Amino acid sequence: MDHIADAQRTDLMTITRFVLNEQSKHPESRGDFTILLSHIVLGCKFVCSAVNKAGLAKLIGLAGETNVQGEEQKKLDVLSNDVFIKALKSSGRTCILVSEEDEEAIFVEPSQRGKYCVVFDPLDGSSNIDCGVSIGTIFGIYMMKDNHEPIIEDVLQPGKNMLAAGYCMYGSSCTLVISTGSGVNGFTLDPSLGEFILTHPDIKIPKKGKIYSVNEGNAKNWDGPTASYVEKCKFPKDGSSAKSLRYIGSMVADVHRTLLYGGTFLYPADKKSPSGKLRVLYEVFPMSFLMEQAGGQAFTGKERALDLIPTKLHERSPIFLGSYDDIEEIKALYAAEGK
Ligand code: AFP
Repeated sequence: MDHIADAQRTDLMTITRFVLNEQSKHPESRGDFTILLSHIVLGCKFVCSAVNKAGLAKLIGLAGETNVQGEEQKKLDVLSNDVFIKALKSSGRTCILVSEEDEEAIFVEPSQRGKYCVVFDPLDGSSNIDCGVSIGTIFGIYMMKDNHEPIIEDVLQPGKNMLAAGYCMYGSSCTLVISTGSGVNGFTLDPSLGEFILTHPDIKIPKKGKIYSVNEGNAKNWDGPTASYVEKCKFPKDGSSAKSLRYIGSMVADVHRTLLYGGTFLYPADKKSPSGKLRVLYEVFPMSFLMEQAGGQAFTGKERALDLIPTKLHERSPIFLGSYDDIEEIKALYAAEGK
């Protein structure tokens, strides 16, 4: 990268400018989505700043509560959840919010209500906070089905009905990756400007990758196709090189790398967790949406991930996502097992 040239750039595509440009392609648009997004961006900036200061501000540590999955909540989880709920409500554009941290959906009071439903994990990968590893926020956006009183079914929709999805990664830099259904774009927060700048336009995942990403500690409980796939990655029989294993244990970071470098990310079912670990609404769907928009695929072991119809808010599903050709291989292994 030419840092001098970069420092002298004066024509920056900020996320606001980018979204307003997109909005202008839809003359019927009243700017509601742009306003919603600007509130999500604000939430991300706030959480980014809190994550950066966590060690100093002593925000790290247990808050003494457990979330709906029975996990111990960290202070940063609590803070991030509060920040996003307040930012989303105050946008005046949301009607139902589903957060990983709250057992029940939040129905926004009529005076602040809009037409969008937002599902989100305010701080995913929180077990990595204490050691400073990248963590992130994941979100997906649905539109209410009709003009009616909001009901839970408005968020229990298949992932293919999402209007937009994205994540913000709090790592060595703060990166926001988003798709509104026509490609994927990545923005990096310039701390001196306080603005997200378009740094990764039109992200396309390589058709085939050299990396696989999975928690191999669960291998003894895997099903046949998952075990065969990982075996093929390590000991390919077609003369190709073995793949490299990379696993951070923070979905945002693992998926971000997969999106940029190609390869696969798997969180399969196993004998102990027949539905896998990751949550459909705010982990599996948004990441599958981004993968497809970038030219990759996402598969549950049975079907296209975005076709799944969730029946409850915190439902889990196995997930295999990544480069198109690599996921084809996994699909073939599952198809062969089904015969
Ligand atoms: P935490 O929020 O408890 O750290 O879980 C993170 C996560 O939901 C997801 O971000 C990771 O991909 C996955 O779990 C890692 O799970 P394992 O620790 O079982 O590998």
